[in-house]
Amino acid sequence: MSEIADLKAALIADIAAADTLDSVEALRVGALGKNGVVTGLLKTLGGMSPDERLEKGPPIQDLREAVTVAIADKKAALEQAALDARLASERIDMTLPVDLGPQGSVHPVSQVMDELTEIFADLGFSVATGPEIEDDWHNFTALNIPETHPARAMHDTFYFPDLNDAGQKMLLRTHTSPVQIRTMMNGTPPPIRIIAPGRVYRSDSDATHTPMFHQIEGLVIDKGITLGHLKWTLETFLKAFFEREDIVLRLRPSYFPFTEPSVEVDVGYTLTNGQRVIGGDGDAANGGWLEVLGSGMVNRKVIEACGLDPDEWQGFAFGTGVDRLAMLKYGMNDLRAFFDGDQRWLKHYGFSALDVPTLSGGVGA
Ligand code: 2U9
Repeated sequence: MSEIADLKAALIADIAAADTLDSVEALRVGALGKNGVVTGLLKTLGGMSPDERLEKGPPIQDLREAVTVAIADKKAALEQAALDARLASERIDMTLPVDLGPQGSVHPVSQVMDELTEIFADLGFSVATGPEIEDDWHNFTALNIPETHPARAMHDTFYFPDLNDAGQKMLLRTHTSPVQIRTMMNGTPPPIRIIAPGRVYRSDSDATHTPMFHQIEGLVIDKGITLGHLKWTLETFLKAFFEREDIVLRLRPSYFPFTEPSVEVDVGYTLTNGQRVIGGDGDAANGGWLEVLGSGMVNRKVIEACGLDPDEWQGFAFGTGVDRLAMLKYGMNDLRAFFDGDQRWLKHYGFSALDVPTLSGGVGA
């Protein structure tokens, strides 16, 4: 008996002294493995008489149990110690400043497009889009600009060399108006309340003109629409866009082939420290007016060209340059910088995708 007690004491002491998982495993194999010392003792039980087995069996079984438990406990303790050491060495210091690397930014045009979309969405307008390569009919003829009309020359159009299959001239759209023409003709009956934002092209280049620029146009077609609806919509829009209640509008009679009557819209600004700040009465001593929009009641010829009855349906339309609105709101002075891709300019005038609520991207605040 004392032999088994000695063996137990020796094995338990060895296990207690083991300081690596490998050495614990070696002890396990040496004691409990196929040729282990404890396994050898267990095997002797088979050859014993029942009386002898009754006497020697329990201490041998107890030895096996004690060694198994000691090995399992030691393994668990060593594994826990290894985990603790790893957690201590791999702990992240959350207070360390993080190197964010190069940050992209939202281009002012995208930012303003999103702002406009959001404002008009609140007023019940949805966004319509269409092709940038257009045919002559959708870009001009349907808008009451026939072949001989002088307005065609004003648009400085980029034409493609070949005609389309229907024998029409193809061109880069000079305004987003063909999107509204296509919407009116798509078979869905009015009422229509859409905005058409997008790229347009004109052969022109100086500090205030680029061959490609961005427009947003709006169209409402319904019954009983009047200039009053147009004025309220534009006033509400401009107050929301410039984030000021003291926006004063000045409507001036104008001419566009697609609207009759046509109205150009100015907003008042106030000279503050030599800067033009949008807001206030443009006729005040320190004030002035800036043209921001063209608009009017949709010409009945245009409504007719789209297959609708102008005695049943009326509407208003407006158009403006998105780049110009961005310049006015965010104080930029050269339109060409918008399209230079200069990282320093983008860093200065760009917006964070995380700070800014956007409909087309970004997380939103
Ligand atoms: C349809 C009917 C009417 C859209 C309109 C203007 C007036 C306008 C200019 C502003 C500055 C273009 O970017 S700009 O050069 N636009 O003055 N646009 S009314 O009228 C439409 C459009 C579509 C079917």
